Amino acid sequence: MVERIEEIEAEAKAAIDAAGSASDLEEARVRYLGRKAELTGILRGIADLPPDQRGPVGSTGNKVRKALESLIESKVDGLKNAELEKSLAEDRIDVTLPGSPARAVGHIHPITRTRRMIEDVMIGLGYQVMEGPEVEHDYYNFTALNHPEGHPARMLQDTFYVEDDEHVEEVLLRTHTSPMQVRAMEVNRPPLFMIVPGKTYRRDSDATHSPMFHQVEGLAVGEGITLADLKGTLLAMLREIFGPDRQIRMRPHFFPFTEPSVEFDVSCFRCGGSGALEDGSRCGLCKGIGWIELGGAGMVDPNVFGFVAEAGYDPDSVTGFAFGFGIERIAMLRHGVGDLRLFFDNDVRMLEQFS
Ligand code: FA5
Repeated sequence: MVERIEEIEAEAKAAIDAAGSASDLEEARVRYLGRKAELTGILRGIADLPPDQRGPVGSTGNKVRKALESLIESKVDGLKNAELEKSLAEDRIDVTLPGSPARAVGHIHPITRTRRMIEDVMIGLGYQVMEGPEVEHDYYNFTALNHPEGHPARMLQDTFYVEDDEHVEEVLLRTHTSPMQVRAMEVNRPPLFMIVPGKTYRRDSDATHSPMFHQVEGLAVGEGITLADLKGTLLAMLREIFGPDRQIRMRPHFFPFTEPSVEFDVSCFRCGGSGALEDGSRCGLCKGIGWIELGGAGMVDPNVFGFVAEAGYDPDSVTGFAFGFGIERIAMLRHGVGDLRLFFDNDVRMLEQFS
């Protein structure tokens, strides 16, 4: 019987050694140590053996069972580690590989591209580019731009206010880039030539208006600056953007912070300003008018200089002009996009057309 136990031990060790996976090992465990295993049966039947065999069979059988159990235990750990390493190696993800299918590298958003083009043109004309806060104080957005409390012009712009219990209607999302006129003059003595591109916010939403949009502000202040300089500057800028044959016109308008105020239009680059296409049909871009409206402008109101008098802006010695227009409008016109909201839907099929 003891010899048989030793044979079982040899067989079991060979099977354990040969087990290549956790399930092979479990099979060997059941076969040699399970309830129906031969060794288990021998140990269970010790009481039925002749008394002189009970001692040797019992001690050899228990010794072999313990040896096999510990062999299996150590083999289990080894197999688990090997299996883990194998699956880690097989499932490794190379995060540096391109996606499937590989996509082209991204490109600059058409609004950013248009903004940079405007900046380049204005830097070429000697202007510096400044940035200002999008969350703005009521003082800069309205008061210092000559909109006193209760001024009806405050109602013209539907404003997003940022409120808490203490600061009702004091802090807002800027409705235009014009607040930077005052901020820039506060910290720069004249002469000053600057543009401010940036995000602006109004409660607006349709095909040509969105709640978040971009404007470019322009400000030129110095001695002897006139409305003719404004017109020449706008003409130079718009010819760079829309082509050398463009004309501009200014129409009387009202803004509280410029006097006189104008709106400016550029001659239509599709029909050349005639309002009609070559086949005689009405030009759809300018709707047959020959002119495309772009933005607002005017001579800086002396009252605005009054808010920055300490920085050297004396309306008796300096004059200036300011202008502001929407970047989306320029991008829509240049790229023939009919709905401004398409720029912000972030559908790459639309955006990658402008790479
Ligand atoms: C202004 O915002 C003035 N600050 C412009 C100005 C600057 C006048 C300096 C005088 C001196 P207005 O509200 O007209 O003006 O807006 C200017 C341009 O911003 C518009 O012509 C339009 O192109 C664009 N715009 C206005 N609201 C939206 C909107 N919700 N979505 C997209 N573009 C808009």
